[in-house]
Amino acid sequence: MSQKLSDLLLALERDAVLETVKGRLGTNEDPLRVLEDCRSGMTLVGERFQRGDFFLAELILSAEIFKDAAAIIEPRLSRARADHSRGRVLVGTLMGDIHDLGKNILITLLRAHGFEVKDLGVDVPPSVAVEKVKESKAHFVGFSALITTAFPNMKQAVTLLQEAGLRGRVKVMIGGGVTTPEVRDYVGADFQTTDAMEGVAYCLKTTGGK
Ligand code: B12
Repeated sequence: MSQKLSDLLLALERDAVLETVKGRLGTNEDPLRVLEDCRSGMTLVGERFQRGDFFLAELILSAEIFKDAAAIIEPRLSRARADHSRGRVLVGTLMGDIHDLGKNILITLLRAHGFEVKDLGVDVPPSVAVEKVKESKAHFVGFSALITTAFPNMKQAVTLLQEAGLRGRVKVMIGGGVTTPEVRDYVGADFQTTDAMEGVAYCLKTTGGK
């Protein structure tokens, strides 16, 4: 039997990962399941890093492999787009955090479901994010976080939104591997998830779609 995708990623076997991804997509498997298996591999990589068995070099390499795999999967995630925008969404990773793989997946999925999305990038100061919300009249703003030190910056962004009188008109979502419902409450966000599709479902539900 062929090796599991998550284990191949953990073994940093780039060619085997990409072949397996292509092979599974070739059998018309749900691309979201293939993507989820790649993400599980990244979680395993993270655990090894935490135990001190992997170093930064392995983390970087795993991210490169994940990016290549995602580039193969992403076109399959796109459905026919709606002929009008379902709503405007800003998505970014706040100051102190440069992780962007999950953020980029969320953006792909939101666009595939007809949302107009602006990518704020990574390491974004909370004040800049709030300024962009003001300019764009966004309906949703999504903050992605993979390191816990980014939590106070998410909280600050929400405080700044309140101070600018914008909090009532924009829904705040947070996501990323280290977020939890407790972090949502600490930050003062409306919604939290560690699954990009749940984020899309939240936006669809809020805007009256399905
Ligand atoms: C890849 C990786 C890196 C890469 C990032 C490359 C890149 N371009 O993003 C590199 C090598 C650069 C890196 C650097 C570092 N990393 Co790192 N990294 C990881 C790793 C292995 C995988 C993260 C990942 O991309 N997962 C795959 C994606 C697809 O999953 P995801 O982000 O969860 O996204 C999904 C959902 O959560 C959701 N989603 C994501 N965001 C959002 C937002 C919204 C609004 C919504 C709705 C949904 C949503 O959508 C995605 C699909 O469903 C994790 C381990 C882990 N357990 O996650 C460590 C990890 C996050 N890193 C960690 C650390 C410590 C670091 C460094 C500090 C290491 C160092 N000593 O320098 C630096 C930090 C630099 C910085 N200032 O940000 C720690 C964080 C610990 C903590 N508790 O804070 C982790 C948890 C590893 C560990 N166990 O120790 N890292």
